[in-house]
This record gives sequence, structure tokens and C-alpha cells, in this order.
Amino acid sequence: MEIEASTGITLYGTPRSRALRVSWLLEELGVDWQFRFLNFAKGDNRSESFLALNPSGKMPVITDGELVLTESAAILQYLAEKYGKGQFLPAAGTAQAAIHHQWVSFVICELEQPLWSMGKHRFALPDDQRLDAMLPVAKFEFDKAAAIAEKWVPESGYVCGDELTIADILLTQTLLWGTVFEQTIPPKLAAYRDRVKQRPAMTRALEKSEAIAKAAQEE
Ligand SMILES: N[C@@H](CCC(=O)N[C@@H](CS)C(=O)NCC(=O)O)C(=O)O
Repeated sequence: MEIEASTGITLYGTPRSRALRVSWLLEELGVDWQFRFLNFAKGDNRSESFLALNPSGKMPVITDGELVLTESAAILQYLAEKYGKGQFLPAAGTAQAAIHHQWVSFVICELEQPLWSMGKHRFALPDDQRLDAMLPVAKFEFDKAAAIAEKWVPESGYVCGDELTIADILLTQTLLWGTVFEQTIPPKLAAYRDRVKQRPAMTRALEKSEAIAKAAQEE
């Protein structure tokens, strides 16, 4: 895979992955962005040029001019701060911002981790590192975290009030991931997921990235 220098924002990843968090926010922000599909089957994520961007070989990665950034939560924070015009993040130092920090940490550290354990032990780790015994443990941990989120999530609106924040994008994408992994999502949380995933920006993000991925695979 060749990586050319670019001036605007470029997102590297696959459409239905943690990269969706980023493409979704980019569409919410209404900024220009390009999608570079990483074809894992062809080893794009292990290519010298991609490893120069992210030595772990993981996605998502963005470039914004000279800046190269990894870690989906950090990318969302950066994009919202730089391009959000005061939206998508509660004002720093407020109680809402504190709750927002709590949600971001909770999703990344508690809710997502069991799903990632399932993914690693089903397909991502080398064969000889996978343990079937990890799967029920991960399910136990996911159910515990989902039960906490069920208590916290609001009946209407978003996790920090009436406006979408990056915590909502993280939480909703993680719940969609849990759904694809056939996990039980408690009712209030499932209603929240179904409400938030209807944002037109999320549909646009998927359509754009999937069209680019399809074209790249047909080359
Ligand atoms: N903490 C990182 C995790 C990134 C990550 O593990 N991404 C997955 C895809 S969603 C990946 O690239 N996996 C390939 C690998 O583990 O080699 C983030 O939030 O960006």
C-alpha cells in the first residue's frame, strides 16, 4: 500500500470497525475528508508505509496535514476540539464535561474491552494464542458493563443532554458492535442505540466508506 502526502483529513481503516466512530464524527462536523480503505486480506495494515503511520498496524488512523493520530477516542476528541465549533463536547470544567469523561472512559475501558476480547479470541489473535475459554468470560464482563450502562443511559436524548457528543458516537458504535457479536443489549440501551444510530451522518459515513472499500476491492 502506497501512502501519498495529503493536505486535508484522511482516515485509514475499514468501514465497519472503530473507524466508523471517526467517519461518523467527520460527517457530523461537515468537514472534507478522504477515506483510505485498508485491505487486511492484502496485508495493507502490515505494509511499510502504513506501519510508518501506526507501528501497531491498527486502525483507525487519521492524518490532518502533518499530524498523524491514532486511538479512536483521542481522534474524536481532537476533531471535536478543532472542528466542532463548540459542539460535540460539553464545556470544559462543567459537571456535564465530567460525566462526558466518565462515559468515554467507561466505553473504552469497560464496555468495549470484553467485545475486543471476543474478537481477539475468535479471529484477531494468531491461532495458537486463541483460547475458547475466554469467550464466556468476555460475555460475563460485557453483560456486567451493559447492566451499568443500562442504569446510566437516558430514556431520551443523548448521554449529556439534548446534544450529541462524542461519547454518544463511542457508545452507539460499541453497542452496534455488541449487536453484531450477538450480545444481549438491555432494553433502554437498545432503544438508545436504535435512536442514535438513525443520525443521517452515520448513514452517510457508512455509505461513503463502503463505496470506497468496494471500489478498492474491485481494482
Ligand atoms: N485502542 C485502539 C484500538 C484499535 C484497534 O484495535 N483496532 C482494530 C480494528 S477495530 C485493529 O486495527 N485490529 C488489528 C490488529 O489488532 O492487528 C483504538 O481505539 O483506536
